[in-house]
Amino acid sequence: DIPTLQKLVPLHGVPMAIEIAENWETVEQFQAKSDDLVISTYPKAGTTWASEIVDMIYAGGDLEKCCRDTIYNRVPYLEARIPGMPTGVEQLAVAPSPRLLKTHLPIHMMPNSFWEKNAKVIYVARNAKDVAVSYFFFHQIVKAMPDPGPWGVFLDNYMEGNVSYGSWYEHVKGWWEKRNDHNILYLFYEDMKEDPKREIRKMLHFLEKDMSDDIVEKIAYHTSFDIMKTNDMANYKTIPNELLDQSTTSFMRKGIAGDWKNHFTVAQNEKFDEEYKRKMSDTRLHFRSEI
Ligand code: PPS
Repeated sequence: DIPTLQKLVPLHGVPMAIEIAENWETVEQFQAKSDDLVISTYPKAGTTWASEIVDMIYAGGDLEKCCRDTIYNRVPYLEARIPGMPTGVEQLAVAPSPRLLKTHLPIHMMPNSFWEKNAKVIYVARNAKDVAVSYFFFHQIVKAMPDPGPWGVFLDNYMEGNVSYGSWYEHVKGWWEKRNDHNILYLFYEDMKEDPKREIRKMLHFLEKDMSDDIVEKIAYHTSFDIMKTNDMANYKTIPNELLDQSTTSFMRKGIAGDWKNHFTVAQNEKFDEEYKRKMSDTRLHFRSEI
């Protein structure tokens, strides 16, 4: 038996933080607009990175404009419910259009209005092992999340989908299978690492925008890990320590592909690969760095 990590309650079959579940009705009834742009990911897959890129695109590459506020205010988190702060839905109600927003919801939990309005969604997927590592460290710094326990315990919970937002497998496959039914651009963190400018161009094409190479270059530079890490409007340093304790590890932690190799034991890796093969056998979705 795997010890349970935190107070998660099942919502549409997915373990969710109780705060989000309690506020679910307002999320479900959210009124999307046709010019909303959603950044969707399983947690720790590159949300903040993609959010900064799209905000820079919307600002025409003007860094000053992007420093007007923190990333979590510029790109509100749809289902967020953090004590003492406006909810994501409340933030979005007063946000000027065209709105940018982020979500970690599995596709079957997305409010219907997004599909009715044919809103655009950029989905970012990141390989399962790096997400597991990043999520483990994130549990250590978010005060509202209980101690994840030792790495091995957390990894078992993650593999079982017994973590907030549930199974990574269901998430990436769910969005993948529906990507052609809606206005969805499906991207990969590893591709963004390999060639950020190429992936920014994909976003521009999807958004029906054109930009000079100079501006694309500028956006790639300002959204690189090293630069974002030092940008207080992008690195979550403005969140009080009581909520996000970055004294041991930062939100902007490593920002690389393949860090899992520093954390998985050989036995953990073998078990993971076996499980992975089984769980991904029913999809054509492939990750370049898998196994
Ligand atoms: S959250 O809390 O779910 O919204 O987190 P999310 O932003 O999705 O993921 C955080 C991880 O993304 C890394 N990150 C980046 N990688 C590369 N380039 C840039 N610019 C960048 N910005 C954030 C961040 O460091 C987390 O990954 P790890 O592996 O923990 O470093």
